Amino acid sequence: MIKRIALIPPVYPILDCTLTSFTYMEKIAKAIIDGGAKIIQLRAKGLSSREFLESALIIRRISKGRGVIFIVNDRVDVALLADADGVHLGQDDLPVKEARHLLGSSKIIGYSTHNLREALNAVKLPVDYISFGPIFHTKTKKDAQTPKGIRRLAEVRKAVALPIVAIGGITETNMAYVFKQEADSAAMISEILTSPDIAKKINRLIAIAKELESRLRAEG
Ligand code: TZP
Ligand code: MG
Repeated sequence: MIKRIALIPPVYPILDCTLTSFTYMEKIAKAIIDGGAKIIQLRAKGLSSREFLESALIIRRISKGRGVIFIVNDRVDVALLADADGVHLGQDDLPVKEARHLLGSSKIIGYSTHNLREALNAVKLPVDYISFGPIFHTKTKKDAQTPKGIRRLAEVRKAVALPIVAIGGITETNMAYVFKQEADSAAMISEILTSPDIAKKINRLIAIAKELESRLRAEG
């Protein structure tokens, strides 16, 4: 179903507004993009609709023309108004079919899954990628399910051909485990947003992901 991109970039930063203030949002988004990120998601659980849209418009402006895919979490209306490249929907958000109807065929739809059943169901829906997690323990999502571990990620990988974005507790040091199970991408919030130098952190994460990719390819 991926139309606009061949692959989800391996490092998938999520700008979560609960870990930053509205004032710093633009600066952080710039650092993420300057660091070389090729995808960015705006996740704005605590913001008002107005602030959410304002933030989305800022990220759209700074990501435009830089080859960066911009994904809005939860809100199809905000994604459309900000001309984002797509949305990321959870199991309780607007149903994927209805979201696809509003977004048209050119936008990307990502869909959260937490078990094999949800992942298999996603295959029948008009989604472009799934996320799977939480893989490891996370403090960022308060209502996160218990960690699934990489064994379950492997199970989903075997069953589903859609691009898989692993999420939850992923760091520079444990990232290798999810790529080893052939996740296409690793989404990270706290690992990136709590870093003292966000651009440098992104740069390093991308370098590590590239190295892992070529090592895993060489190992066959
Ligand atoms: N969905 C599953 S875990 C999670 C989300 C949004 C939070 C991931 O945050 P972190 O800080 O990378 O563990
Ligand atoms: Mg959601």
